[in-house]
Amino acid sequence: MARPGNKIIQAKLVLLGDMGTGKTSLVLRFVKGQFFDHQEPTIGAAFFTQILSLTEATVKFDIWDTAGQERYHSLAPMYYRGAAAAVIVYDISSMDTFVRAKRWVQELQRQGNPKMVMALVANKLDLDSKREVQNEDGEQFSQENGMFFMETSAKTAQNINELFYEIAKRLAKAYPSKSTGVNLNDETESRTRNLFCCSG
Ligand SMILES: Nc1nc2c(ncn2[C@@H]2O[C@H](COP(=O)(O)OP(=O)(O)OP(=O)(O)O)[C@@H](O)[C@H]2O)c(=O)[nH]1
Ligand SMILES: [Mg+2]
Repeated sequence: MARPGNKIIQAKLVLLGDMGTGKTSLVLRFVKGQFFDHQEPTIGAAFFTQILSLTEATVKFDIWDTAGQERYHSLAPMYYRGAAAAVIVYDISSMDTFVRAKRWVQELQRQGNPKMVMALVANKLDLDSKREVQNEDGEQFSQENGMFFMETSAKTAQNINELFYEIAKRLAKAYPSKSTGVNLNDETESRTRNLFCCSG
C-alpha cells in the first residue's frame, strides 16, 4: 500500500538472460512467493506487477519477463526500451550463461537508457556444489560496468526480496526531485502490453 504523502514511482523493469537461468522463477518468487521445479520456458514474454513500499517512496513495478531462447532475441528491444531498471540473470552452475549475461549488458549499454538501474544476478545459489562461476567474477564484472551484483536462489528465496528492494531504493534515489506519480514507463508500453499478454 502507498503511504500517505509518499512519492509514487511507476517503473518498467525488464529481466534478460539466457534460457533456463531462472528469470521467471525469480519473478514468481517475488510476486507470488511460488517456485516450481519444472517451470515451463517463457514464450515471447510475460508481464507481472508488484508494489514495494519504502520509507522514501512507493515503487510500482511493471515487470517484463523475457524469453531467453535465442529465437526470441529480436523481440528484446521492445521490452528493454524505456525500462527504468534491468535485471540480467545467469546461472552460477553454467559458465555459458555468464558469457551470455555479459553480452546482454553490452547490448543494454549500446542501446538502453544510460540512467537505467542495472542489476547482475547470479541465480541458483543453492547449486553451489555445481558452481562454475565464482562470486568474485560476477562482482568484478558488475563493478566494471556500474551495476550492482547479487547472488540469489529462486528455489530457497535467498536474496529475492533484497534484490527488488535494492532496485526500488536505487530508483527512488535516481529520481529524488519528482513528486507523486512519476511514471518511468515507456509511452508505448501499454500498447505493447496488449500485444504480448500476460501472466501474473
Ligand atoms: N536449483 C534451482 N533451480 C532453479 C532456480 N531458479 C530456477 N530454477 C529452475 O531452472 C529451470 C528454468 O527456470 P525458469 O525460471 O523457467 O528460467 P527462465 O530464465 O525463465 O527460462 P526461459 O523462460 O526459457 O528464458 C526450472 O526448472 C526452474 O525450476 C534456483 O534458484 N535453483
Ligand atoms: Mg522464463
